[in-house]
Amino acid sequence: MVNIYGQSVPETKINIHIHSDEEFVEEANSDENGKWTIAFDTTPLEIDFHTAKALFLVEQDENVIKSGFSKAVSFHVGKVGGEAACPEADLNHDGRVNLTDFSILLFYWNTDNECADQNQNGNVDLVDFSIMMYYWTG
Ligand SMILES: [Ca+2]
Ligand SMILES: [Ca+2]
Repeated sequence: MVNIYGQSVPETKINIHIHSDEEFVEEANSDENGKWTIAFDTTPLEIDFHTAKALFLVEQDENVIKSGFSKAVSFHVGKVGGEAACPEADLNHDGRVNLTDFSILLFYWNTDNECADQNQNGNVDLVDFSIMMYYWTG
């Protein structure tokens, strides 16, 4: 299983399209802060980086307004229930996610460093970077 999550307008319905050899569509609802998350069964997917994009549906009276696909949705692919060594991309545990953490991530790029490997797939790469962007505080 992987967790995929992102941010959208608050309290709305999200359709998440996961691209692989075939397309999977999952539904989620965003909370009052606009955050949404789904747990997606990756059994049919190869172990790889898969793209996912989300669109949101706003129901207004009888009408359903669909957003276009977000081009830059923040999402995170990781193991459900995995114990992250450095949760939420704070690699030096100072309560902030900023350039210091980014430089640590770069230092461990393409390694299996447990701390920098945010989605715990055994490699530090672009996915981990996108997770860091998700938690970026500056
Ligand atoms: Ca930090
Ligand atoms: Ca990784």
